[in-house]
Amino acid sequence: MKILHSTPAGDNFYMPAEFEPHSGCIMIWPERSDSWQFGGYAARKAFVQIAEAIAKSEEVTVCAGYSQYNNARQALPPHIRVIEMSSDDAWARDVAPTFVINKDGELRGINWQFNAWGGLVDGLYFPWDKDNAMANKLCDLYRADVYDAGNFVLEGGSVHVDGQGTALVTENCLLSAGRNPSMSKSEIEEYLKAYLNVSKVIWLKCGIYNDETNEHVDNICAFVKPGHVVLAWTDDTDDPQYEMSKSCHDILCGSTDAKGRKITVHKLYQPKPVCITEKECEGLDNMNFEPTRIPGERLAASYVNFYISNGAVVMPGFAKPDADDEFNASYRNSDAAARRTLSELFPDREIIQIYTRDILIGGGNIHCITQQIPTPCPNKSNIPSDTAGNQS
Ligand code: KQY
Repeated sequence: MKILHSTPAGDNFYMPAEFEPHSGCIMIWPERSDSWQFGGYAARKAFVQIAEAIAKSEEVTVCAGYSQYNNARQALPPHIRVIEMSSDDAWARDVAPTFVINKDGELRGINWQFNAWGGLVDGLYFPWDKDNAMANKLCDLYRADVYDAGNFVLEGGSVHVDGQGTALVTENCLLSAGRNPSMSKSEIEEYLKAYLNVSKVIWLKCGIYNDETNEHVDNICAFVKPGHVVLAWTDDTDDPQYEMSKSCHDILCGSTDAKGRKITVHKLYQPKPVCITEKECEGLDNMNFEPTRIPGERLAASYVNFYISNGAVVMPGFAKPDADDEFNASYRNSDAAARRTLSELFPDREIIQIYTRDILIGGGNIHCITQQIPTPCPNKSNIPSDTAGNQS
């Protein structure tokens, strides 16, 4: 594996959209006891279901730490590869490489700087050095040369692309004080253009209410095909999410993508607020003598946090399976409505909904715990080069 100091755009590599073909998916086994209830015991059931759902149509590799390796190996079916790799937590979207491809069928990775979503300013844990080392290790595993993005701090969950020259981001995240405080918005945009090889960045202001990542875009808005996005939505004007989603809606409806198409926005209705209970908080260890969650705290639930595999859309559900009570009834309805919306938008893919409350308690959802490895398709080019190829 070579470490590269050029840029993907300069070398005619680009990040394809998630809905394009994958050769695999990376996940990380959860075990951190201040992130996950009962040291990960509760979340692992959902992680296994997600890995199995993705593995129906692409290879899945799960990285597990030394002490959980045997447990992960036993809990996951044999066709899912488990490798031992150290990490600080289990957010593959943010710590695994962002992969880029070119039209000669080559795959490379990008190693962004990772600082646990805000470093010493408002990061979520310290230290984060094991997480930060993962992108290079994974590129080595996949025999992909890796772009060193230097000191530029970015997480995979903070960008979405259409593979045709457009990126979506939020200002609250990318301009946060804990990431690249010495850079201006336009300098940050130049980095995105150079590394993702896009020519147009659509800046939403914000994301999902109370999202501790400073509002990653992948929890509020995602491309479903070129020119089309889903946006987390509520009609409840008393919900703080309303103004946040409305602001994104206004920006998107007034935007065109890199190819000049108007963006079509599909509303994906939110579940009713999901709040952590006292009992759930009891399952979490403290961090530095402080609780990581407070009973009643609203979690950043969103149906947009799905993963597009080769054959499926693997999406979150918030109704407890087999629970017949009133509490779950509303979630059952919103789960079904979200499933319907996504099945209309992805007619050729199976929609697999998985109960992910135990992952949400950790602070994210299915998209946050997965990272796709795109299949380079020789001779097929969406490279916006042709518009943005020379930024190095
Ligand atoms: O991408 C994400 N949503 C990661 C969330 C990290 C939360 C740490 N408790």
